[in-house]
Amino acid sequence: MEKIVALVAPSPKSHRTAEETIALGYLAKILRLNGHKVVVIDAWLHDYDANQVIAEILKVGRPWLVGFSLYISNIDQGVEICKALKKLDHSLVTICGGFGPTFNDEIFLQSGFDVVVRGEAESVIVDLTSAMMARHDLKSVPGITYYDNSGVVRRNEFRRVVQELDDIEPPDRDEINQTMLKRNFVHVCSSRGCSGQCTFCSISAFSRLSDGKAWRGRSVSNIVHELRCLRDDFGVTHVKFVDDSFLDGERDEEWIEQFASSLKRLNLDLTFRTQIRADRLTWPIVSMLKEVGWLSTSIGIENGSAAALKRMGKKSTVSQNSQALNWLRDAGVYVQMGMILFDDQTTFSELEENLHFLKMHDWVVTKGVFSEMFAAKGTIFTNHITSVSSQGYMPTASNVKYLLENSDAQRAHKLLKSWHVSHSRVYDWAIDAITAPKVLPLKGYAEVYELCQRLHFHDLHYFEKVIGHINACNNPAIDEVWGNSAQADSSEFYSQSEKEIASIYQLYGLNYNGIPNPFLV
Ligand code: B12
Repeated sequence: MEKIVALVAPSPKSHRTAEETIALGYLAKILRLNGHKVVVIDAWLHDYDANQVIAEILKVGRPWLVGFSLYISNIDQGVEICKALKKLDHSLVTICGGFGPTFNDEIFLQSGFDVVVRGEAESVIVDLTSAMMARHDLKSVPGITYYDNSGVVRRNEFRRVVQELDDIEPPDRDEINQTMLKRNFVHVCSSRGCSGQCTFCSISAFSRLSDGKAWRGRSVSNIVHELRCLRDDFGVTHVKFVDDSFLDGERDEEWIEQFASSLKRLNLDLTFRTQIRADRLTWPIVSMLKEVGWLSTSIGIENGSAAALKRMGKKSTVSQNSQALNWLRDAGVYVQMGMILFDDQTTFSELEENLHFLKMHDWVVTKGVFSEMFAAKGTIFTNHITSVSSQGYMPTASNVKYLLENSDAQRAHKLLKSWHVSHSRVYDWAIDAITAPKVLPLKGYAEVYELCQRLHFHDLHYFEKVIGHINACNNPAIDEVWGNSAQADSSEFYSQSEKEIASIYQLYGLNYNGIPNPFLV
């Protein structure tokens, strides 16, 4: 009987709608090139629960190996599937990789996986599967963690990740029909990593694991070739570049000009979304990209205070951030601004600076006025707070809890968080169509964006009131009553907004099935 490898991305618990996991396509491709029969199950795209994933796996026969792609929110389902499959077949081999396992390898071994692959896996997966099939010792396979024969955890050294991304074959697209059926933009990865060193970011922690370049980009011709195949083979015109830092490394104005003119020459007629940092943006870059279909971007602004930006290790200054946002507004690119309002050292005056900054750019969309630094394992920030103020580690959330040092900032944190939780469903729902994003007519984006802006204005108004309240009253005991009354005053606004977003979704045939944001606990 033919030996099958199943590659699975379990479904996360999420306030967002499903998106593909492109890692499965990269790994399927390289395994197939090396003679393996591979089945890909991207569970979220089908809204599969654990039992449905197991049924899908068993439908195609009994695989000898199942590989799981895991990140923060799909870990629980991954562990459940792994345990159930092992019960059915004791000889089954299970491996896992991705950001979750990379930074928590021992926890994943304890949860039942046989091998954890840390970091990027293209240069590892073939060696690993060959060694496993031949029942060889795994000690020569780089970048993995496993129990050796005496039950001791072995953490093998890394091999340098592939330095030239053009050398990696483009991903197989097993689930592309399902992706397009969901009205999603198709993921394309044109670069990996980021040259930034932001203290909170898992990406820089991930690249620090191996000694190669922090940012690696594909060449114009290599990217454009993939885009052309996607269009010719599947009719793809809407693309989400999942790069962390689309403008990095050698990607200057000259590079962007070549990229834009190749898209034009081939008449690719793309609509695309990116993720960028502000410090690499120039007006010519903005206008060239806009001309070839730049619809929207997220931008890691993070904070409106110079002191906070410095603490976070950001490369951009407040004025660079401001300039970048203004250029994007002038070009008509929809912006979702990444903000981190609170960390352990936030001061009250920083919050005042942030209010000022947000009001200056009140046309951008954020994911809500409340946001706090996520303490993911392996990051500089988490290493810092676990050494000073950790309140305990929550393995499944990969997050570490911490306290804010400044008491007025703590009061604002509590008030803004409670406010955001009270209506986060409307927020997450409204923003999904434009930040995921979904394929819509241009008029649809304008309608969604206009609603998101109204939600944002309402938030800013509340933020201003919070600052005023804390300045005027030094009795935290009344904060809760004060906050509840402000929430009650806004309940009509939010129920009206919910009706509006529901009718926009109905008009454009979209479906929102996110759950309340699990990160807001
Ligand atoms: C696209 C993306 C998403 C997509 C899809 C998710 C996905 N897994 O594809 C969406 C938009 C849904 C998403 C959501 C979120 N994301 Co996200 N996302 C990304 C992003 C930008 C790109 C992922 C990607 O496609 N990379 C390209 C592929 C080729 O790389 P890769 O996935 O790392 O895969 C390689 C290795 O990890 C490994 N590998 C991966 N899977 C497997 C499986 C096996 C068997 C093996 C052996 C190896 C292996 O080999 C692969 C090839 O080299 C990453 C950043 C990044 N650079 O990875 C963040 C990132 C993964 N996301 C992150 C976060 C925090 C989130 C959210 C929590 C954000 C939020 N608050 O809403 C949510 C979580 C999901 C949820 N609750 O909704 C963090 C994860 C942090 C952490 N420590 O886990 C990242 C790293 C961003 C960051 N700056 O910190 N995300």
